[in-house]
Formats: sequence, structure tokens, C-alpha cells
Amino acid sequence: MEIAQYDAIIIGAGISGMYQLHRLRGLGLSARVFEAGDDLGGTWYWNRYPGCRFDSESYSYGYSFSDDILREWDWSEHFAAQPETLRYLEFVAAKLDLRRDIQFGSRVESAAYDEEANLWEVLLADGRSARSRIVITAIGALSTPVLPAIEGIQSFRGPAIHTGLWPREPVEYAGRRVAVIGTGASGVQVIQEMAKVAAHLTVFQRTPNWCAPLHNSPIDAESQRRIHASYPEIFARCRETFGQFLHDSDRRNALDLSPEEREAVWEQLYAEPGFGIWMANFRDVLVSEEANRLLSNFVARKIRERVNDPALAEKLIPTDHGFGTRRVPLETNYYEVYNQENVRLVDLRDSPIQRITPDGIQTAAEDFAFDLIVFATGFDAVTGAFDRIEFRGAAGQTLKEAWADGPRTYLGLQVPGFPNLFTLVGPHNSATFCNIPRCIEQNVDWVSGLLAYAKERGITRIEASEKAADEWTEHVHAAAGRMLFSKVNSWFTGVNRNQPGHDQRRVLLYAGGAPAHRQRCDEVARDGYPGFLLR
Ligand code: NA7
Repeated sequence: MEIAQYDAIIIGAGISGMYQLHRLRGLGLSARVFEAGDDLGGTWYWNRYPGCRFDSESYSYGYSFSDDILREWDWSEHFAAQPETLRYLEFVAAKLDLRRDIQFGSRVESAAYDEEANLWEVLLADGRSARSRIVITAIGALSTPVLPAIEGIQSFRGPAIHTGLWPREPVEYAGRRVAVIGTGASGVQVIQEMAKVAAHLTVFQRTPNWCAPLHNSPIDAESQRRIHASYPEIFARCRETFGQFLHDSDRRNALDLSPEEREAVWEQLYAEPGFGIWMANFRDVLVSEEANRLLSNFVARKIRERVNDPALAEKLIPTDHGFGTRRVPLETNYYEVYNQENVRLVDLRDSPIQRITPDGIQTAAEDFAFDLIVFATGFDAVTGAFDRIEFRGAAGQTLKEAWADGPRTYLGLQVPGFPNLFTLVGPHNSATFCNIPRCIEQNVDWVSGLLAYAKERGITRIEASEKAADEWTEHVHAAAGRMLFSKVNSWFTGVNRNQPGHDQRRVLLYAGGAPAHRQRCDEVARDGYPGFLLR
């Protein structure tokens, strides 16, 4: 059987894979996308749990590269829900005629570089294979769901579903007894939605997170008109900010202001839609313990005001980390949910889960019976999707081996020893700490620019140098070291108690800000790609 050969293989048909395919076509390269799912959308395909929605302003999240797409699409809410986002991606795919080059139900198992042929051989789980000069991973940073390591997990009789693997068929929860394990961004969204109609909802919380109000609302006709008229300004603003959100940090330090002055700002941010309280806050609150403590006290007071039972409020207030040092879940009446008769919080610090039983969940203190268990227990973040594909580089080493002591990349986009392999949204890339499509477009544009440069010059082999990777890795580590989040266990730092070997903090994200990453990438392009061995 003849093996299919392409100029490039893209792994994944989410937001980054879709745009990368479009750009490769523009370069006149033949490309094939292998997508594990049965349809496109990536994150928005898999995370279809009730309540799933943006925490980014919808119009700051969509693709910016096409005026037609911008003109023809209206978002219905300031923070759109998952079904709308998936419809949007389907609209984009139709508009750009992407599907004809995407092969669904095709999970990539391995990709091995053949030095002699200067080709990658990509093997799918169903045994088929294909070859290409270039491989581009578009596999996402939060795409490998992890079930909790709890005894008896397979024994439960009812549906037991991870938020990141939610089925397409409707899951009944109205009038049912529901358990949710996990209180990260996914847990918070699913809890506040299911609490509306579940007969009874039990939340199993191991660590409370600092949440803040989303303040979502529909987009009225006048706002719609204004949004369409101001797309250039919206994207220009995003380009300037640390995380490419509409919210830009306040250049002042909280500690330089009087308590009244900073409280007034915090009141305002807490009352505003979106990530302002996290991203538009004073510049010292994510780096100074003291400033962060003051902000945390402010948010704790808000939680106490919203939860009727004072003892319960204390259980919902984090004590082991400060505000914003983990991903801040944005919420709509999340805290008020705990004032409802049909909702109960089980604090696993008092009574840990011992096992899952055919009927429900058993803690050290009690037996619970459920009709449905929701695992909102998170992902093997950032490197998880890479670890599950066997990438074998020029010297026969696997990427997993190369990253055994933590990721090592150049610009978060290329790895020494793995020629012609590009890692969109990979570790040590600003995209892992970003209003992600904004960084995705930067990643894709930059990789496409390099491929165009290579094509014009007849360059067929592109590989980051060891020295460039060492320097970038050192820079990434230094940037992370300045931030308070690097001293806290979370997916930001790669700690996952459900996975063996994931108990030590690692540097996974580039915390120097997206503008700094973009600037560095632009300089490298402008100077003819120093740090790359081009042949
Ligand atoms: P997160 O943020 O990693 O949250 C996972 C949650 O699940 C967190 O509260 C965990 O508690 C909890 N968890 C995990 N395992 C267990 C066990 N075994 N028992 C009890 N509780 C457990 O994942 P999300 O899906 O919410 O969010 C991921 C990102 O997706 C989010 O940041 C957005 O950017 C989109 P822990 O804190 O470990 O004690």
C-alpha cells in the first residue's frame, strides 16, 4: 500500500490546527490534519459540559485574521457559551473550506524523524501512516483529561463523566442526585449550572479556588454595532496586554496607595465583567506577597458577604494560596449556590474520599448515593498531550526523554533534535498563559513566516540550536521565578496529584508576557532566524 505524503502534517483540528491549515494552504504547501475527535473544535469539541463558556470577551477571542469572518459573525453574549463557540468554529471551517484536508477519528500515536529522507513518519492508532517534511503539533495545552486516582472508580453504576470528555448525547441531571468532584474553572461552571435543576448536588472540594464574578450579559444591537466598528482597536489593545486580554494591568502598585484608594479600584474591578480583577489589577499583586495578601483579604470579604453560613464561607476561602496565583475561575452566582437547599459542600480536607462505590461515593465520614458523578478533575496540563505521542527525533531520542527534566525549547516553538517539528501552544510559549486565540495567531503566523522563508530559499531542514534552547529555557525559568504562581501547586506548575511523577513543580509556562514573546519572535524573524540551524 502506498503511504500518503504531504508537505506538512498538522496534529489537531482545534483553533490552532484550523488556522495553521489555512496558512499552509496560503503558502502553497500540501497539508493534512489528523484529528482524534470525530469533528473539529478541539477544546470546544470535547468540553461540552453544561455551563461551559468563555471567560474571555467573545469578540476578543475569535480569529482576527479575516475581515470576512469578523463581519459575518455576531456573538450573542459578551461571554459566549460552548455551543455557540463550536458553531463559530464550524462556521469558520465552512467559510475556509477546511474539512476536506482534515481526517477525523485519527489519533496520532507516534511520529518518527527519518534523517536520511528528512521526513517524518506519522503513525495513527488505527495502523495507518503518512509522511511529511514538516510536523506541526496543534494538540492544545489542556487536552488530556485526567480522572482522579480513587479506588473503585470503575464500579459506579450510573454515568461517571469527566468534564473534558463530555458526550454529545444529552446527559440527564435535572431532578437527579449529582456529585461534582473538583472546584477548578470547569467545576465552578458545571456546579453553578447543574445546581439550578439537580434534585441534589454535592460538591466534593479538596482545595477552594479564588473565584470572581463574570458579569455576563447579552450583546444588544447597539453594542453589536460598536463591536463590529471597533475590531481593529479591540485586537490592537489585546496585542499590548500581558495575557492578550482586553484588560491591561494598572501601572500603579497597590502598596503605594492608601487603603481607601486601592479598595475603590478593587470594588470597581470586582463589579466589572471579565478578568479585570486578575489582569487589570495593580502590577504588584501577582509578585508581592504583601500586595497579594491585601487583595486576597478583599476577595475573601466578598465571599463572606455572599455566603449566608459563615462556617461554610470559610471553607470556600482559599488559605493555601493567594488570589490570582492559580487560574481564577469566573463565576455567575457560584457562591450563592451554596445558600441553596439542594446544594451541599463536602470538604475533603475534613473527610477525604475513600472510594467510589456502585451507588456513589464513600468518604471517611459518610456514604453518599448518586445518579451521576461529574469529574471536574482537570488535565495533564501543557506537556500531557506531548507525552502521549511518541515523537522520536534525529538521534532516536523521544521528546519525553528530552523533556524528562522539564521542557526545553527555543521560543516555545521548536526543540533541538527534532527538526521540522513545530509546537503551537507548546510549553515555554506565551500561549499557555494567554487569551489563547490571540497567541495562537501569533504562533501560527510566526511558524508560517519561517516556512515561507525556508521555501523561498530551498531550506528543507529547520532545527533549533542547543545554545538557543538553553538561553530561552533559562529566560523562561527566570521569568517564572519572579511570579507568585510559581510557588503554588496547580496546573500552571504541572502539579497533579492524580498522576505519579507529577508531584514536583515544573516550569511549563512563559510568564514574561505575550508582548515580550512576540517581540522576541519578531526579532528572530527579522534577523534571519538566528538560533536555528537551517539547511
Ligand atoms: P483544574 O483547574 O486543574 O481543577 C481540577 C480540580 O479537581 C481541582 O479543584 C482539584 O483539586 C480537583 N481534584 C483533582 N483530583 C481530585 C481528587 N482526586 N479528589 C478531589 N478533588 C480533585 O481543572 P479545570 O478543568 O477546572 O480547569 C482547567 C483549565 O481549563 C482552566 O484553568 C481553564 O483555563 C480551562 P486540587 O486543587 O488538586 O486539590
